[in-house]
Amino acid sequence: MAQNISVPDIGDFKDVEVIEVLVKPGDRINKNDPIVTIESDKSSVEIPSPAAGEIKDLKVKIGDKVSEGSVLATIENGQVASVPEEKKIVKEVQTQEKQKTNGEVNQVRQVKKIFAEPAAKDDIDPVETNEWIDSLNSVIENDGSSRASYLLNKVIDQAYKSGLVLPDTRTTPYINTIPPEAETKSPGDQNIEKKIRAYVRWNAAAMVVKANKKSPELGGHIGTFASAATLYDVGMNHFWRAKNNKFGGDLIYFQGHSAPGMYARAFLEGRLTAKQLDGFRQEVNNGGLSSYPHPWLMPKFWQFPTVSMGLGPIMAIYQARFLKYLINRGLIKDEGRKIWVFLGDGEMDEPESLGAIGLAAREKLDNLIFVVNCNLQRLDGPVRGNSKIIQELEGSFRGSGWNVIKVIWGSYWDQLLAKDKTGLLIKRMNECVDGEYQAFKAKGGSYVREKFFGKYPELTELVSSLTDKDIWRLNRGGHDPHKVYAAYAAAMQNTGSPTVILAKTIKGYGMGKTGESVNTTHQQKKLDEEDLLYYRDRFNVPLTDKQVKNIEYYKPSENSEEIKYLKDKRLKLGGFIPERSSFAKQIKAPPNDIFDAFMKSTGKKEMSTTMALVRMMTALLRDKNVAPRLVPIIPDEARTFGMEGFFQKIGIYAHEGQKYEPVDSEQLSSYREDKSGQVLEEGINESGAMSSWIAAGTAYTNHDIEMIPVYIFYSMFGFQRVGDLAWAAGDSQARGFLIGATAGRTTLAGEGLQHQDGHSQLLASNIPNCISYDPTFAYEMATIFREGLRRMHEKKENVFYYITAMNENYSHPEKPKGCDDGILKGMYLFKEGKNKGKTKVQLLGSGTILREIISASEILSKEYNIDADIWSVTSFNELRRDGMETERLNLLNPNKKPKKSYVQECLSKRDGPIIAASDYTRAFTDQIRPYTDKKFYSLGTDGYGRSDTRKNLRKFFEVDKEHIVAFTLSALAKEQLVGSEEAEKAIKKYKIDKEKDFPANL
Ligand SMILES: Cc1ncc(C[n+]2csc(CCOP(=O)(O)OP(=O)(O)O)c2C)c(N)n1
Ligand SMILES: [Mg+2]
Repeated sequence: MAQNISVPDIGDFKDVEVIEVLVKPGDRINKNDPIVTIESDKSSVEIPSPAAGEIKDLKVKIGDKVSEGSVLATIENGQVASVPEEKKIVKEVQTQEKQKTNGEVNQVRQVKKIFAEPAAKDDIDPVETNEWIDSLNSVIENDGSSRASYLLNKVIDQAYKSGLVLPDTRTTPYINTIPPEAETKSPGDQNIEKKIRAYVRWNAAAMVVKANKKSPELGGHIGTFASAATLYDVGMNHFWRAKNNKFGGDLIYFQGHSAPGMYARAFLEGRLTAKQLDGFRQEVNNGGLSSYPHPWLMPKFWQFPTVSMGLGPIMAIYQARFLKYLINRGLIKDEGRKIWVFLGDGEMDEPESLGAIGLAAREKLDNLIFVVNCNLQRLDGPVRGNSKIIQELEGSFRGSGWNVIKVIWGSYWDQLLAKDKTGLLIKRMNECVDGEYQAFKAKGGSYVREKFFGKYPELTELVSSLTDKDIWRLNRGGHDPHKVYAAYAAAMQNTGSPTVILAKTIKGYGMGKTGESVNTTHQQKKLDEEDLLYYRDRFNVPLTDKQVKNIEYYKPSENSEEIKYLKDKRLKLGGFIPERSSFAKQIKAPPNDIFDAFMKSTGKKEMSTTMALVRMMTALLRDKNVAPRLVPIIPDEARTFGMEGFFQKIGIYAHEGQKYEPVDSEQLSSYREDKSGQVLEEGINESGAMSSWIAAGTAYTNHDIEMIPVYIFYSMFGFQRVGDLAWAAGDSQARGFLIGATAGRTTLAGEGLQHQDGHSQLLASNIPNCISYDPTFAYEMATIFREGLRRMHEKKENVFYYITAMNENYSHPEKPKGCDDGILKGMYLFKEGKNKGKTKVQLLGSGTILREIISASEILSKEYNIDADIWSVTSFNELRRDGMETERLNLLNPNKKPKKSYVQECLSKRDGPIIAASDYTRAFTDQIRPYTDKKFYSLGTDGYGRSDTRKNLRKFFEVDKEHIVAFTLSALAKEQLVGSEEAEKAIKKYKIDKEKDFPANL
């Protein structure tokens, strides 16, 4: 029996136009297949079929207006879907909750509540205290630690219920999280590993010192890696699995300044030659090594640019989340891959470093391991001289829900801690601040005896049998391979939360008096002969004095046990790290007909380029190749950009699915979260959204799957806000689309100064591999987007696209014939002025201001007999790029016939001066000024934006049609092509205030 398919609840919208009919009578369709697309003045959305069956009659055609309840089609053999699944789930959840509360009685004994009274510090009844501790110990012994934790939790809960103020539980005592008896032992050969570590240390330092001997300009760092060598070595020998044809590979974000250590190891592995090490920081002539991890410059080696501090942690968090996204969407296998992130303790002060740790815990990113190298120092001095960075970070990470593993003390401390029956040693450890700990490692054993242990007679006694040398040897956890191994093993086991390892180390470890744990360590890049000899001796590097003086690298023979061991370890872990490669398959560009609809005139129908783009994406979701790979990314602006239709269609990614019935569940665009959802709805978080975009845009190398991220944002909160991440994206060779929506200083109208973007295009132009466009019409947008898909995802070019999109609704013309090439190159003749006038002018415009130009040209023709050629400039940025290249080529070939830049090709045979206008600052249009001999006038929106109507704003910034007419006449008068009185008259006619100050001063 036939049944109706009608328009469901579409919120407040009425009389919405049908813009696409996607089925015809006789079509067999599945449940949720789209029937029609409807479009309001803000957004378009597909209406899905509530049932499977055969379409019998169509009741609507394109252009019809529909509202809730309007019948769209009839369907035969349709089985209308029963109660939506979410509803069922919610019901179940409700009953479960009921059961839980049933029968629960308030067991809190009524006690007198005394609020806000901190725990007493003094022990008024030590016997009772010991009874409690003994009870705890006996539970641990008899029933295990899990039971003991359970009991403590119960006791704590009870304490809170009774109104007690408990001591701060964000931090634990200043000792290792893993007690010695719980440590997983390393299976490695410690002697060989120690030797390997020594050679890596030596070669890293030698490489930096050598480069600086060549030229002190080159710079470099020794102290950072010196402090982190063990942290890396343990990972390389035992934990980090490389990518190969059987496994996707762990991803390691190396701390930028520790790059010398990675080169030094690669040298021992035979991946880099001594000549390459000699080229450290000399990249201009081929073969040199990058100062820091830069995939752009070493594309087969480095994977992640991390040296701009703070970017590594946020990018890695979103990388871990994106890895889960790919798994949950069924695009890659879950192989238990991990993401390791190495960070400086000073770096943790960057807001980006801690800014996303809440998300990591919320999303249960147990594939993520941070290792913070807490050498207690940054560049100028201590990170937290007056307190303890490890404790502070522990509090922040624990508070956010991370698994925190502190690796503070090395094995030599174990015995002392075991002997410390009074707890005084821990008390002393807790009370010292980092400024003191730094000095302890700079000033030697007797100083530590006096200042650290000397505070309490019991502690002085505790170390009375140790020599000063022994005391000096009491190592820090981050330099003890056993402790580091145990921490890494525990991190690998952890499930349900991300892990942070806080490892205490010494900046400039082993560098001696000139560079160990002193405030200037970070800047130390030269070591004199004495220092080098000390360093060799300190780590037993088998080099003669002469070799040391020559700063030779040390590499044992290929047959040595060290090299065999090191290579064997890597072989077992699947290959070398770091290594960058890609085996991703291209995505076949969609057929042209997907874009056909956008090449036609919209007639009277008005829409914005943002709407056109969203419709394009909707259409692309019907292409079987592209659809699964699209990653729409939105920072809480889906409704602003008319993208709410995506919620139902492809779902919002949520690792836990949707545990609630959305408040708008009856509506078509209801907020639908799904474990396999496709949209990354990032909330108000541009840095996070950008990090997601980078993760998706580099999936072709990190996960061997080509993805198409499309991140849509307020253009003002794009490059200006996350410029450094955009730069890192370029370095990473990310591929994908950045869409700067609500663009243009006068186009966003009411939103005012902090919203109105008049310069993002210029910011984009500074990134060498960013291709940027400011299109006006839907067909331009479609041509550009299609080419972007082809270049990036089919041809795998390492570029990314920035396209500005507007929120101004207007009708769009049909694509003029033969303009595809021009659209992509940056300009084409939109309309030739061949009416009647003898006087000619070239009008260039982009974005919405092109429409003011078109209107101005009509006035010029009608009222002043002036013929204007109208050029749509889709990309001033691309034109400049071509202009620069051409000019350079001509300068290099003075004896050859000069080549024409594309701008010259377009304009040299055209008459009249050039007036170029955009909704951006004049610097944007001025970019092409050098590439034409003609008189060139720029109009633009220099100055702060402000709230008003578009009309008033364009008048204020002098980019409306009236100003364009008046300024054109004035420019022509200067060329004596019209009389100056004509221009004066126009200025008067349009009430242009000559006394008004330049808008940029207002
Ligand atoms: C965004 C940013 N600001 C400043 C710097 C310059 N800088 C390089 S290293 C460094 C100190 C690093 O200290 P820390 O994070 O503790 O690392 P460590 O070398 O001690 O391991 C600074 C300020 C940078 N690389 N990036
Ligand atoms: Mg540091």
